[in-house]
Amino acid sequence: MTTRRKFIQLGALASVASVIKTWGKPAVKVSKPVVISTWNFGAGANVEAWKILSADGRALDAVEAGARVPEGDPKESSVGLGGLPDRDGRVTLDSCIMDEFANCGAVACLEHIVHPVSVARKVMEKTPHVFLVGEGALKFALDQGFKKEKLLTKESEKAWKEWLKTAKYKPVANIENHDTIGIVAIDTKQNLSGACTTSGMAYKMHGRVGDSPIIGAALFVDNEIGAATSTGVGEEVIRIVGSHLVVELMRQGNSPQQACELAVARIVKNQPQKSKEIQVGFLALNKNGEYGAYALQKGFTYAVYSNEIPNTIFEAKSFY
Ligand code: SD4
Repeated sequence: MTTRRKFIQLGALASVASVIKTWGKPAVKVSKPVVISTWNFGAGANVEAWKILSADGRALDAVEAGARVPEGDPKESSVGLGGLPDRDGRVTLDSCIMDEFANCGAVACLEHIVHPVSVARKVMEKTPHVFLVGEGALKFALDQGFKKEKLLTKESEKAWKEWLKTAKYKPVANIENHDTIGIVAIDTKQNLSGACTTSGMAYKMHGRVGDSPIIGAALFVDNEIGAATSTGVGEEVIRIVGSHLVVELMRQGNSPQQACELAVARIVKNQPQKSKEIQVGFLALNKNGEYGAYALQKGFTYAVYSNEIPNTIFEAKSFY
């Protein structure tokens, strides 16, 4: 029998797509509201999100509240406070948020602000723009009353100094870069929203921006169809505009699970060799409350909270 990998090596994309479709398990469906977040710490985020969703609150408020949890936790080394710095020792944050009306806001390369997701929301609500970066994003945040803080903790500084000894940039899947939170939710009014926030790949070049603040890459919401988010090596997600791809695949009739699998297969097709060494994971939720998750490598976990599923962490199936 032809293996999945061989299939990709043959480069028979059309056939690959149809083969992969059959891997998709029947969609997992839960009643609304539901919130789904990346990685184990998604469970902590879900607790805050659920407080809002279970009180008939808005999905947008829920995803923002959820994303703020790891942002404010100094022990989480790839989000907000305590995030691992770039190679110059600077903690630069990327974040975005999107609501049920296709309103969206984003910040990238933002320094000194613990909650970039809330700055992204202000960009969405208080400016005519979608995306502010660097100095401009910081100035806007300060104008909006956010406090300037030191984000580099002693632990992250120590890790960076250790890294400087070899200064090799070779991200290890699921190890030092696995803390980006992507969170998507649907509320009792049947509205979807999502957010994504990160300090990005540890020891990246200063000024590097990953997928996390890019609408369409690490986050996309279409209130008619569903929402998707991503984690992992952002460059690979940007190349396929991953979350938008996942939502469009759902629009074409794929379940959230199938859509995540097809997006991952696209990465494998583009970068067959590199895809073996890196991690990328997608989460998707559709308008019916069906969700799915899939990753390149084993080890991608996500947390689901609904009336039937009491905030449980699952491991996604993976390509390799
Ligand atoms: C980035 N996607 O900056 C982020 C990193 C990440 O799990 O998600 N790690 O490329």
